[in-house]
Amino acid sequence: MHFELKHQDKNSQARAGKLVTDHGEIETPIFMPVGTVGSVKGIHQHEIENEINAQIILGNTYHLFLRPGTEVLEAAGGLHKFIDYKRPILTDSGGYQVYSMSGSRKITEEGVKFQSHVDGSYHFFTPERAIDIQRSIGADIIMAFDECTPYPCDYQYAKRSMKMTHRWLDRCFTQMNNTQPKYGYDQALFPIVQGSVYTDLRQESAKYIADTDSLGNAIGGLSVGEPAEELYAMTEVVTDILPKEKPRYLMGVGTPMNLLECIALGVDMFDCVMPTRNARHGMLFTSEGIINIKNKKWEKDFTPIDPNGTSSVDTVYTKAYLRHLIKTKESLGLQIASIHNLAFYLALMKEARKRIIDGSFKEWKNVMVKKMAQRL
Ligand code: PRF
Repeated sequence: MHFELKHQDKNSQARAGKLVTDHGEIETPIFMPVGTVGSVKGIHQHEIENEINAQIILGNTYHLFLRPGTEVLEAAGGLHKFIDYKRPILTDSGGYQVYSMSGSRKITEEGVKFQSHVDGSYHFFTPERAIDIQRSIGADIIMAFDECTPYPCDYQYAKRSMKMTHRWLDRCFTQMNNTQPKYGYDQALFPIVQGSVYTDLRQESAKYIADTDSLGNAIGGLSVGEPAEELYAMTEVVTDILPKEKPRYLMGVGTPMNLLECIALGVDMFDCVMPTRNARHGMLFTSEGIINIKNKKWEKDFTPIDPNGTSSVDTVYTKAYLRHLIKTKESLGLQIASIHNLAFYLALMKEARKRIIDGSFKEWKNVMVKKMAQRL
C-alpha cells in the first residue's frame, strides 16, 4: 500500500491524495460506509459500488469475531470473498466496540476481558489477538488495538490510558512482523492517536505515532460527546504533528459539517454510522439542509427526494413516497434513505477533492457548512 499526496490547499490544511491498495485505489478525502458485520445495513454490494460509488468500506473486528467467527471467514477465503466485495476494506480493531457494545469489560495491561453483547459469553482481546483476528478477516487496512477514553475523562486516567495504548501499539507492530497476510495481498496497520481533550497528551501521542514506520495514521478518542470546538482543536493539534506524506484517518466522525471542517484541518479519511443510522430514523442530509422526512410537511410533496442528488433513488422517488415508507417502517424506506445519505456523503467528498485541486475549497466549505446545517 502507498499514499500519494496530490495537492495541498493553499488556504487551509486540506489535501487531495491517492491511496493505492491491492484491491484498488482510493481518492482522498474519502468517507468509508460502515459495514459492521459484513454488510452496510440494507444495501447490496452492487449498490455500494454503483449507486453510492464507495471506494472503501469498513468492517468491525469485534462483531466479525463474534459472528460469523474467524473459522468461517478463513474457510471463505477472507471477508472480501465472503461478502463478494472486490474493493478495499478497513477493519477497526475492536478497541472501541469492546467499550461501546459489550456488557461488562475489564481492562488490564495484558488486554481486555469483555462480555459478548450477543450471548453474554466472555472473551479476551489482546493487541496480538486483535492482529491475528484482523489477519483472518483480511482487510487491506487494519487498526491498532487501543483504548478509546470516554468523555469527560480525568487527566491522570487519560495519560495512563494513552501510555498503555502506545505499549499496545508496539505489541501490534511486533505481531504484524511475526505473522503473514493469509490471502496473498498486503495489509497495512494504522496506529491510533489518543489523549482525550488534553493538548499536551495529544501532542505526546501524535509524536509517538509519527515516529513509527506505519503507512497511515488514525486519530481516535474524539466524537465521544465533546463539544465540536474540542473536536476541531484536538484534530488540529494532531494533524500539525502527524507526517504530511501519510494519510490521516479521523475515526467515527461525523456530520457533513464535521467532515468539511476536519478536511480543512488536514484529515483524509472518515467513517461514521451517522448517514445510515440517521437514515433509518428518517433524517436525510442534503446540500440545502437537513430533512426529517417523517414531518407532516412532506406528506403531499411529490418533488424528488433530492433534485441535486447523485444516486438514482434521489430523482426516481418522491419525498411523499419515502415519507410513507419510513412511517410504515418498510425496509425499502430504510434502504432508499440510506442510499441517499451515503451517496450524499460520498458526493460531498468528491466535490471537496475537486475544490481542493482547483483552489476554491475554503470559500466553498464556508458556504456549505452554513447551508447543510439548516433544517428544511
Ligand atoms: N478507537 C477505535 N475505533 C474508534 C474510535 C477509537 O478511538 C472512535 C472514536 N470516535 C471511533 N472508532 N479503535
